[in-house]
Amino acid sequence: MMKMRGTSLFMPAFVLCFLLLLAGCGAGHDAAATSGTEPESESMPDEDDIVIGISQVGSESDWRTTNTKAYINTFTQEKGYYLIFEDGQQKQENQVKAVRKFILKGVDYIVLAPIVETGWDAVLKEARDAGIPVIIVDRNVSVEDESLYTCRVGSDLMQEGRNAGEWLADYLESRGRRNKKINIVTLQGTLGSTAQIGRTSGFAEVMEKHPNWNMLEYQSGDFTQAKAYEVMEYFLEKYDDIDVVICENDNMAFGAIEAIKEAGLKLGKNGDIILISFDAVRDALLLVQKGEIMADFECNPIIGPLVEETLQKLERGEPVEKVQYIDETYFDYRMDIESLLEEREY
Ligand code: GZL
Repeated sequence: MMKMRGTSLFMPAFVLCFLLLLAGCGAGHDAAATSGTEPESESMPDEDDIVIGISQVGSESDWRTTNTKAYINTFTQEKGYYLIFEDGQQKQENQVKAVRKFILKGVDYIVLAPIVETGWDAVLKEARDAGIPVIIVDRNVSVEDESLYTCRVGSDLMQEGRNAGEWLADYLESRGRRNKKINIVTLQGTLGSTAQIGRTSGFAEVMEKHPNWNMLEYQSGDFTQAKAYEVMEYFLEKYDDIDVVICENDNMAFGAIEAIKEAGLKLGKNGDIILISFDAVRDALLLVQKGEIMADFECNPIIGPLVEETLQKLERGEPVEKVQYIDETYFDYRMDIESLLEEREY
């Protein structure tokens, strides 16, 4: 049974019944993503289950789908977990509601993938007051008091941006364009998310070393293909001399590529536009193989195992690092993507 943290076993019966009723509303083990609108499993956690409430951003991208599967495949009933999974549908208010629901149910751990960095102080204080450890996953939170969460497990998103900038510098050098004027546009992710902030600022850091690089404009495609298509159409109507397109995730690259092709422009080494992306999901790597995406900077979504390792340390009362970054790499047009894809999980 989940620990009724901060509640006495001798609490008034009607309150305990209310909480037990709520507890029974948890989405069952191996829960599919719930948007809070689907009927929830009637199953109850077993006596010794570790009950985990996961508040996920949404299902906006291929990356997110793989990330969600990683949690569900890691925290299974067979391994002694009871997972309550809430899909935030890309709205912070839904995630805050989910955290409050987890608190009310007295879960053992809260795992939060915050859509944006700010706006979490109050609800994280409520979780701390309820004695529930919070593990931040994927993106980060920006809070006044870092003790409001136990630790974060995710990617070094600023380093991803730096890596993309350094890759572009090397590529331009190899093409004899080291000092040539280079016009760039960027399709940013969800504004205020760590992935957007990190990738934008990491790339900007490298731009400062190249005064011949000219960032024509930033616009957010919100990490979605549809929005990115519209933004890329806007860029192509406004600028007739774009050399480089930075897409802060692969789904936006898919939308941008569609618009670029419709405009009759060519992508790749001998084309009009160099396109760089982030995530390195399978469908994007196939475009790297085709040479349409020149380079793709991996953002590893399979962080479930590292989160579990961290949670088990907490269970044993062992110290954990405040931030743990997952290993990542990149792929570009020069590589044999086909053979790399054989052993890749996503
Ligand atoms: C990155 C993650 C981002 C991905 C996008 O850590 O938060 O969110 O890059 C996803 O694909 O939508």
